[in-house]
Amino acid sequence: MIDLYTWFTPNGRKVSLMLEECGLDYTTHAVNIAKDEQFAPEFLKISPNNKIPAIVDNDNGKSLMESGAIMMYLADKTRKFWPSDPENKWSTVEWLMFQMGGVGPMFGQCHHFTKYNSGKAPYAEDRYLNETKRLYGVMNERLGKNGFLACDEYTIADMAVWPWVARFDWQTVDLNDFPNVRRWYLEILDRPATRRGWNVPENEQEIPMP
Ligand SMILES: N[C@@H](CCC(=O)N[C@@H](CS)C(=O)NCC(=O)O)C(=O)O
Repeated sequence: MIDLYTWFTPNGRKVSLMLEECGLDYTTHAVNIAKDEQFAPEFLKISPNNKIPAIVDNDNGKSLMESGAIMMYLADKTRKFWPSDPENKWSTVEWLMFQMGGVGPMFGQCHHFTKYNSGKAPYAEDRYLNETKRLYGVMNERLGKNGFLACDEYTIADMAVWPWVARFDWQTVDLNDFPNVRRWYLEILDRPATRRGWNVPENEQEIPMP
């Protein structure tokens, strides 16, 4: 049994998608970051950087923060969604790190300036929107050659990126401009585990349709 500490954000949903895909038993603990619950002393013991997601694996007592580390931990535990042949194994790490170092921070800044603070800082809006679109272009190119980001299999790298692409409307990005990303987005959207993982913790948001 795994304890999942999360909220319905792109970083949180990566992990709920993975837990659902793997069919692991888990208990969800909602950490409402809009009410500063991420700063509660009990939560900081598990996630000292005061961010969701975090997990505790009750099989061995291990706790983990940082979604990329959690995705690798769960893939290693279940031997799922992280291919074992060296070529695809390292491509999976490569594209997972592309998410952690590129898509997450840049799309996050794009949300901050373009959606929530539009008009306040035109330089920052341009910078992060341009970088967001550049990253979409990189993914579009890659997905024109491969079924999924790392290889032709669905992996933790796709699960890490997908919830960020699901915010295309917040980013003012038209997925029709990136047809390979659109194809990939819709394919993953159709997976039952994606739909279940989206709704963790339970929320009213619909999955955006391009
Ligand atoms: N690098 C971290 C980023 C996690 C993160 O930014 N989480 C956000 C929600 S998506 C959060 O908890 N924010 C609360 C805060 O910064 O106080 C990861 O991938 O797990």
